[in-house]
Amino acid sequence: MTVTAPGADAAPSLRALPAEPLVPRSDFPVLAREVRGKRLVYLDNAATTQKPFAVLAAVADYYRQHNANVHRALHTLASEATEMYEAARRRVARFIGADDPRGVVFVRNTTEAINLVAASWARARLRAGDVVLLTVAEHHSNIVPWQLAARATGARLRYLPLGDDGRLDLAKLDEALAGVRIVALAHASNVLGTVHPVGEIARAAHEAGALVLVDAAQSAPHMPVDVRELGCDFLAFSGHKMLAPMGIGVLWARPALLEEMEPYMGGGEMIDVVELESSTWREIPWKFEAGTPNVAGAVGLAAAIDYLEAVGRERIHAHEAALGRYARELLAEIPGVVTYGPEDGDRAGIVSFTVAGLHPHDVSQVLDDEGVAVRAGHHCCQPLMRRLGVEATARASFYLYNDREDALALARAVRRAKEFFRVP
Ligand code: C6P
Repeated sequence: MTVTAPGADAAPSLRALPAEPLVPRSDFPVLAREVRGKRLVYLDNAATTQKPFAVLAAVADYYRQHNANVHRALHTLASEATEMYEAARRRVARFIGADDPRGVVFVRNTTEAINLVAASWARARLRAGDVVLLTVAEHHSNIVPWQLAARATGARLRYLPLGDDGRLDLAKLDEALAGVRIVALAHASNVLGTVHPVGEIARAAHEAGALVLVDAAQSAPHMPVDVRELGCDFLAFSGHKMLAPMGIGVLWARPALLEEMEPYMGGGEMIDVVELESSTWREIPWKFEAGTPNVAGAVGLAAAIDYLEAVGRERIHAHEAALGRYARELLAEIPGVVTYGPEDGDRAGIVSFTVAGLHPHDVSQVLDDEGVAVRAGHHCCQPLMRRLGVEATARASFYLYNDREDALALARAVRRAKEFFRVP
């Protein structure tokens, strides 16, 4: 799995290297602050992203001018709030190439979206002996909900293996699909940065009679994602990883599937008629949105989508991939540093690494002293850590407001960590 041996062949390439961020740092108020007296180098974008003024203003405008509960009252503010919420739904649908906004269910985050499918679709359909196909590289959010569904139904989990190159080993995909009812996998790995060939897997899965759920938490914010091209049945992603506020996320599903599924939660907003003993549901997608929704979050998500689309997701992907490659090259020059994930091919701007003789938490602590924010730990991917043979990694993840100086600051800070702990 190791991609770059310490000190190997590492002359930093300046090929297509972004010296400037794709957007002004000044669009993001938090990037103006200092951390421990240093310029903030924010490289924890796979965990969550910073918010531009445009998103903050959209949320503030909603609360200042329009705040009301949606779908309930007939007064002016309520109809404005409802229209803003539903406009956000249409905006999300366009963003992922979905022609019918009824397929867009607002949830809190990717985790809730996957749980909704594992509860509402899977528990009612899986039978003893059925198989759910996952990959060993999944985030816990795309493992644990399926474990719960399997426990409730007697279904089994099967895992696609990962090759030593950090890519899924699809040699035995047809065999692995035997008895499978649903395949659930990430589009891009939050640890390795690998972009998996989801379209190819979806085609094979459909031929084998299985449905496909794509966890787009690390792809929708960074690269073009089109549900028609992917050919998936369900797609999940989080607003906070794409410049929008926390607490808003999306489950997209083929509307016909949503029609067939029972609600995930019961309560206000999702009902048509309530009797003492039973109730009927509203039409989709509202059947899945019980209780007061996060209207401000949806409005902020629409503003974030506008911002990202004005830049262009192809450009964002190319920018991050180039920065990630440069960072890997710089890190490879440092003795004892090992980076993980594919060396080439389609890849997100995520760079996981270890430093021989140092725990990743210690590395991240010294990096923070230098103003460089990275994540360290298992990244909610314990099975993947076992596959890689490590307990934890440090991880730098780039976004559109990062630039070459950020990659250089990362490498300088890693050298500093080695000096601090006197590691040769
Ligand atoms: N990964 C990371 O630092 P939520 O928490 O529901 O917004 O996203 C969950 C999730 C699901 N799938 C993938 C591929 C993810 O990367 C994440 C979130 C963060 O890597 C937080 S653990």
